[in-house]
Amino acid sequence: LASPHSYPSLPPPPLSSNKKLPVNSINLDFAAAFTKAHAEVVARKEIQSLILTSSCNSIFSAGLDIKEMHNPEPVRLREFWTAFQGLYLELYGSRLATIAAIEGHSPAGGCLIAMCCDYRIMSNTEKFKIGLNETKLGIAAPFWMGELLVQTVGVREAELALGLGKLYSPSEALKVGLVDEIQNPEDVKAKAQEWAAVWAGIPEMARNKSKDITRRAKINELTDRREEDLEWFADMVMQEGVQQNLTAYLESLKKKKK
Ligand code: CO8
Repeated sequence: LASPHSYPSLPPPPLSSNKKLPVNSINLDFAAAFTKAHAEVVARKEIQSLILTSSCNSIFSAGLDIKEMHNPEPVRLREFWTAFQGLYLELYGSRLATIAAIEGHSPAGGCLIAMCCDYRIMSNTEKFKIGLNETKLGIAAPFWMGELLVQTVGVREAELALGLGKLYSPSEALKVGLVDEIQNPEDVKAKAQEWAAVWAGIPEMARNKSKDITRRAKINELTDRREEDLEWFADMVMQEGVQQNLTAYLESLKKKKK
């Protein structure tokens, strides 16, 4: 936001392919486009805060596109993970004050995007869910995603949530501090704008040095361990048992519809 009185709205990041993303899932193309769009906003020095929201009805983001991990082509799999690591590093360390306006479901990678933001407002519609549900898919979150949950809700709550793959309702998420406030669906965007103006009013240098206190070490750690994390991810995904679990999970999503 340039000032508390003007709220320019940016279009969604253009995707290079025509592949439809009906649930705002994060595929290679999306991760790259998101990071590029963020960098373009960061470069506009007059902008101090950014609201992340979704144009999908009832879904903030369905997390990583499971199809990127299902029977993957190894080179693309690595590109995909590198792009997702990049998205996290840019957003978590953004010079902008970032506000998540979570108007729908936000599992796994969607929850990561929300946790990267400085402030989270979720719709109070109880059927919407947010959390890191990776174990339910038979996979584990990478260390940096798990640690971000620890940073956000504390060690014991994160231990339970990661192990059980817990998805929280908005009121549960508020209780453990996974989101900062919940609002009626029609008020989420307006509240996000109010908070974006508040954050934009804090002097940038002071805001960013403060952000560094809790985030810089985490960002440096993944930067140093990026290759190791990539190998960890590729090894896990290529396991036969993991592929079977992903097949079953994708089928369960399809069956749910019938
Ligand atoms: N990836 C790919 N396709 C998806 C995804 C996804 N994440 N989510 C939904 N879809 C597909 C569905 O299969 C369905 O496809 P089709 O139309 O062909 O049948 C279509 O999108 C619409 O989905 P729904 O009908 O389920 O839509 P609803 O509005 O009813 O529900 C939900 C929306 C709640 C988001 C629901 O789709 C859902 O629960 N999706 C799965 C979300 C999920 O579990 N994501 C986790 C992804 S893993 C991740 O992000 C992190 C992994 C990091 C660690 C990796 C280490 C190995």
